Amino acid sequence: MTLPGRNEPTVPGLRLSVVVPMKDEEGSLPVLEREMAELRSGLPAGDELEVLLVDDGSTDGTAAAAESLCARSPAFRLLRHDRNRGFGAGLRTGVEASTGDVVVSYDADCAYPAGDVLKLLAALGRGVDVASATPFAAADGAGEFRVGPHRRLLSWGCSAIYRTALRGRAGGVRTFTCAFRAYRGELIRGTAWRADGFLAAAEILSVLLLSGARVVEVPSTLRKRFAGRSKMKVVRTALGHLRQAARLCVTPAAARRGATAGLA
Ligand SMILES: Nc1nc2c(ncn2[C@@H]2O[C@H](COP(=O)(O)OP(=O)(O)OP(=O)(O)O)[C@@H](O)[C@H]2O)c(=O)[nH]1
Ligand SMILES: [Mg+2]
Repeated sequence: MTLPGRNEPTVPGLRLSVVVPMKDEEGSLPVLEREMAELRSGLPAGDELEVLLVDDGSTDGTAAAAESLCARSPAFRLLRHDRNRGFGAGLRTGVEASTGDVVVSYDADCAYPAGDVLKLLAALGRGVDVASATPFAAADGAGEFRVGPHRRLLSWGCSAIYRTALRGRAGGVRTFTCAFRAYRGELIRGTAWRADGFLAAAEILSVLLLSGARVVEVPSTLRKRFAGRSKMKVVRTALGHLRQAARLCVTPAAARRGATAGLA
């Protein structure tokens, strides 16, 4: 399928870029390879898939494992930072290198089923700018947290903070901390964000909502990691969200400038 204009029907030949920021994810790469193969098999035959792996100064065997994955499968490309710069910086590097009509951001630990990218694409096809995954249950029961209660609390708390900070511009969006999203390619390539770390996912969504982008949420399942260790520092990240939300609340016009080019 090709990504339609905001109000046009879907037609064949979509170019899809999946951007995967990674730090010390050697153990996750075999899972990622399987998940991407499953996604590929669910895409229509005329669609193209590129997977941009961004190794952000990993100190384990991530780079070598990613190199051999790229050698096996031409759909994968490896980009590297020679030192660790953070999740948001890794996402920026991947987005800048992407060529897709649609750009999906996807966690290397496969926190969400990659097959749900198809649901995100279907939601974009209905004429929106961003389809964002949420583990919060929808009316039909879809969407699930298969992680500890502290993660649910963090998601819920951040949602409340950002919804307040955006003062009515959040629409029905309930999840700001989940990075698993599909964006119109031109939109995300034209969007600037400040955060280099984990705050980037919430900042990007906030900036786009403040700028009038159309965002829909798509229920998905948040799973425990299959391998490796979490890199997120919960307290530091929660405090960072508070500061970021306060800034967005006080200076929304400055935040909106971040998406000017993308929505033009
Ligand atoms: N580029 C970059 N990516 C990172 C960094 N730290 C983590 N990541 C990636 O960001 C994604 C999310 O990180 P996680 O460690 O899974 O954080 P989390 O999802 O909050 O924690 P879990 O409960 O372990 O899933 C994964 O793909 C990581 O590899 C970093 O410093 N730089
Ligand atoms: Mg994770």
